[in-house]
Amino acid sequence: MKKISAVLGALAAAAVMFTGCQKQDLIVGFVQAGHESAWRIANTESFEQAFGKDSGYILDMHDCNGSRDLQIEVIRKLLDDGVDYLVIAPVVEDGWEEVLHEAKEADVPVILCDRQISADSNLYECWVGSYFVGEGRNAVNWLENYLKEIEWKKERTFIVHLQGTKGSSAQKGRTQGLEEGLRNHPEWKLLGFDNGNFSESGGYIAMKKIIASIGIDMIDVVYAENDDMAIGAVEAIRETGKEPGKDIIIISFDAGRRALELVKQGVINCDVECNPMHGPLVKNIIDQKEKGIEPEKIMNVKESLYDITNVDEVLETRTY
Ligand code: GYE
Repeated sequence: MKKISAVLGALAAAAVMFTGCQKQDLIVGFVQAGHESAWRIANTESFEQAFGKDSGYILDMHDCNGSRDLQIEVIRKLLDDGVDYLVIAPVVEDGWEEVLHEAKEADVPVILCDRQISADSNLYECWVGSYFVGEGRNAVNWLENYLKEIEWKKERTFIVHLQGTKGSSAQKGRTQGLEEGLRNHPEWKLLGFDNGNFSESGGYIAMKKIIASIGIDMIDVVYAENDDMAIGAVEAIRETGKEPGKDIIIISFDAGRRALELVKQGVINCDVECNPMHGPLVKNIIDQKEKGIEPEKIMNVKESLYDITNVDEVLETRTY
C-alpha cells in the first residue's frame, strides 16, 4: 500500500512539473483593417488558419471596420491586456507614431502587414505586403500592349478611374501607376474619377454617378483599383446596355476567384494579382523571433497578372 501511494505521489509530482514547464500559447493581437472586400476576407482567413488550433498561438482578431481611429483604440486595449505580439493591417498610412511609441514602451513587437505606414521604421519590426506601385505599373503596361494588340485606332483613349480607400498604400500605389501612365501617354485622357472605397457597392455607386454625369458612350477604359469595385462597375455598365470587356476595357486588381471567372468570360480584361496570404508569412516571422532570429524589414509577396491568355492556369487552384 505504502509502495502504491509512493508511486502515485511521484506520478502526481511529475504531472505538476510537466504542466509547470509547459509552454504557454503566445497571444497575437491582429488588428485587421476591416471586411470591405473579398481580398480582405481571404486575408483574415489566412491568419485564422495559420494561427489556428495547435499552432502554439492564440489569435486575438479585431475587425476595425475601415477605421484607423478604431484600430488605435483596439491597439491600446490589447497593450493593456498584455498581448505578446501586435500584427497591424493599417487602414491608412498616416497617424501611427504615438500609438506605436506606446507599443515600444510596453515592449510589444509590432508586425505590419498589407498596407504600409508613414511612421519611423524603428517603431515596427517589419512589414509584409504587396508592391502596390508595381501593381499599378503592371496594369498600365498591360493596357499599352493590349491597345497595340487589338490595333486600337482611336486618337484619344478615355479612362475612368475608380479609386480605393483614400490614403491607403494600395490606393496610393495603384493611383501612382495610372498617373505615370497618363503622363507617358498624352493621348490617354482621364475622363471620370470617383472613390469607391474598395467595396462592390462603392464601385457600383461611383460608376453610376460617372455615367450619369458624362454618359457611357465616350468611356473606353475603366481602371478599378480592386475586384469588388470592378464587379460593381460591371453591373452599372451592364445596366446601360453596354458590354463590359467588349465595349469598355475593364482593368482590376486582386485576382480573387469571382473576378477571375469574369476574366475567363471576357468581362474583365486584365486582373493584376494582389496576394492576401499573409498569415503563414507572419507566423513564420514570429516563430523566428521566438528563436532570436530578426526578420527582414520588408517582405514583398509574390504576384502575377491574369488576362484571357493565362486565366485558366490560376482558376484551377485559386481557393479565394
Ligand atoms: O486590394 C483591396 C482591399 O490593401 C491590398 O485592400 C489591400 C487592398 C485590396 O480592400 O481589395
